[in-house]
Amino acid sequence: MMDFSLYAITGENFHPGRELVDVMEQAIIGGADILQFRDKHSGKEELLRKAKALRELTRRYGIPFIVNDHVDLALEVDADGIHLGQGDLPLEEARRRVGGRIIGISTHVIEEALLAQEQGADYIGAGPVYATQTKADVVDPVGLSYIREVAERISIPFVAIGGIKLGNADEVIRAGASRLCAVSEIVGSSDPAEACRAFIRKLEKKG
Ligand code: 3NM
Repeated sequence: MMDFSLYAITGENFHPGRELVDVMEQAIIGGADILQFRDKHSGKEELLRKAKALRELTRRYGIPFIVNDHVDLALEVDADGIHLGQGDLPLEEARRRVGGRIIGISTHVIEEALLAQEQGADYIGAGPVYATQTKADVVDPVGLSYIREVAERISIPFVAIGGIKLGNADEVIRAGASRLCAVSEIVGSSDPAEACRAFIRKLEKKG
């Protein structure tokens, strides 16, 4: 079974002047143990070039590589899995296309979480816990109560996401999250490796 503690997602807007692969390598060195390529802006060729580079990086470090949204791209670069939002491809169709690869689903209410679990998702995202500028058109923050609810009712792995910072991670962990995901707090840090180490320390002491 797949498992992980600290989920890093790309966010190139947060590190102008620094190379995507270098920033993500720092995150992995600091302890991120799964990586998602999320890119809503690049054209096809750019997406392919970046996905290939990140596939190579994650293979070198032996961690799962997940592609957001683009199933074809995920298959083309032999990613370990895909991550889908609620508006994306239905899970059952995604499963037909990716076979045994990992499928993650973003969820914002417990009904979505239960459905994703029932339909065979490998993990779910639970969020946004707090307000975030990183994802456009995201629903209102779901708060710690959603994390408590998911921890109680969902048995597949879930990762808390959305506005998670070193300053609020402890309360998210105490609400029941044993896996955290952060975009801006990791890739926007001047020292992504240290940001990840700090998240890992919090996860290890369980908030
Ligand atoms: N998904 P940051 S929130 C990619 O709630 C994403 O499904 C979310 O970025 C969800 O850590 C989010 O910078 C953005 O707030 C998270």
